[in-house]
Amino acid sequence: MTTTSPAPTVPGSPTTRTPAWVGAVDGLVAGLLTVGIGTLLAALLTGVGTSTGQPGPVAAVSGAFIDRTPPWLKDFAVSTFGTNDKRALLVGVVVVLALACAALGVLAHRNLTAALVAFAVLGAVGVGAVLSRPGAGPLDAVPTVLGTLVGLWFLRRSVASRASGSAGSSGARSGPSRRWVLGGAIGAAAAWVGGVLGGSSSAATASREAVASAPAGAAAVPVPSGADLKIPGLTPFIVPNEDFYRIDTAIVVPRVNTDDWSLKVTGMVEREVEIDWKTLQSKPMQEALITLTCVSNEVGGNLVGNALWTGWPVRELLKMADPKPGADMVLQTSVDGFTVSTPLTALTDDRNALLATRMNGEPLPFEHGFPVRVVVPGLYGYVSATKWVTELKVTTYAQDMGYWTPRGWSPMGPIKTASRIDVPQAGAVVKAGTVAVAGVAWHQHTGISKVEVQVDQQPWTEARLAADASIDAWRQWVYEWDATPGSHDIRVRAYDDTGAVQSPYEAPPAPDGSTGIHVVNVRVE
Ligand SMILES: Nc1nc2c(c(=O)[nH]1)N[C@H]1C(S)=C(S)[C@@H](COP(=O)(O)O)O[C@H]1N2
Ligand SMILES: [Mo]
Repeated sequence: MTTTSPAPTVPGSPTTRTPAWVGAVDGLVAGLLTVGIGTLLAALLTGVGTSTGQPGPVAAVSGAFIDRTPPWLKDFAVSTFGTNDKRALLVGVVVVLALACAALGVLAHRNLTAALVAFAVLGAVGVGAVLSRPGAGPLDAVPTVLGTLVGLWFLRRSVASRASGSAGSSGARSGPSRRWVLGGAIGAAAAWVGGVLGGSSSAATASREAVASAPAGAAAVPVPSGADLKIPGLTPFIVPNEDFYRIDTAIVVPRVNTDDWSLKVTGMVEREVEIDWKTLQSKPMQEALITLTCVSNEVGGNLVGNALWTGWPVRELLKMADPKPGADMVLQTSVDGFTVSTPLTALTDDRNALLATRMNGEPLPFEHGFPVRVVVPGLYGYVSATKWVTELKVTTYAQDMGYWTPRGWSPMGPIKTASRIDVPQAGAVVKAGTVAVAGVAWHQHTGISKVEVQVDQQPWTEARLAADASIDAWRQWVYEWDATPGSHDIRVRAYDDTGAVQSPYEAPPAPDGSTGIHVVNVRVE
């Protein structure tokens, strides 16, 4: 648009100047869209990538405000509003924000550029607040940035359509009300859904923090100091939670509150049993070193990790329910609907199949199944390690199937003996002389008896095994190699406790786990 319109549309209207209230509503709807979209995206982003589950812009501003509130004001707020002090603050933030947005809306119809700049500054304040929250990463800025862009776009469109509407079209009156209803409905719906999702996740966060400060209640298993060879580049014997591999079908990580969690045993049992979090906490907990492995792990891959798990043996719960004769499988179900088929015997025999609540001493991270997951030594994760577990149905393989079975994976998945070279890495260039070749080997629930290394076509030579911490955990190994200049292939193979060597035949992960020898090529100078 270039100049003012040729004639007023509304009889009696002296100019085409937008009434202030129209601008104010435009500003309010722009603000609602920004906050709504920011809040919804923040809730959806929880658990994606590096996001730690940050609140939406309004909650972030309120949180940042609380952190910066001088003590006298905090005391005043608490004494005036009592336990509603946070709600009062939230209402205060919303009111101030609404007034600012209304003013910017009025300004937009007078001086669009100034209003857009001011609106963007307001958005930047929100982004700053989000980024200042504990644990926030750069990704957490995205929801508020996108929300602000939508708000800016809405303001611009409002001004543009008002201008064209007043230039003679009869849509001048229906235009704003339509965009207000549409924009307002989208903004409000997004804010509402985002608030519900975000609210439930913050309850889960609070309940996880409560678990963190409670005692673990299990006798600590000693880890022999010699179990970790501490060689640079070698994966640590116990993998820290942050570095642990993660595999699941969950797009949004479930955030279950301990108060909402329960686990029932159903199906072919003498009596159905249901336990809640409190009951589980009252049970004698055990600690166990167990190495998880994903069936999708390729030879030399890193979808495998060892942790110290704390939990109550699954067999104790199954004993309470008393499985009926004829049952041979337990169909485990997660809160997100994912299912797992586990041989009944693996959950009733004397191995440490646990209803785990802790990983390396901490409450399970949300990504790894908080509040409760199953961990079973000796079986690939897809047939054992249900995260966010809510039901165990005692049944038969003839009658039921786990999630991955109809998708081309075997109904049963015992872990195959495997070994991996961590250092030197493939393609590394190393100096001639003594080189520590080191890695891990695993065959959960029988253990590893021997590891051998082969350089080029030379004979296989025994590597030195680290101290044995548990037959359910992987074992580190090292081979002091006298490296001579040139290009060399280094291979590794492991033996289980029966003396059987791992399969040298190359097989892909599907349908029941890869096999083959890990080879790395290095150059020695
Ligand atoms: N609810 C749920 N549990 C699950 C899965 C899943 O997709 N959903 N994946 C399984 C698979 S395939 C593996 S290998 C392990 C991985 O556990 P982690 O992510 O804690 O390493 O979780 C298992 N438990
Ligand atoms: Mo897996």
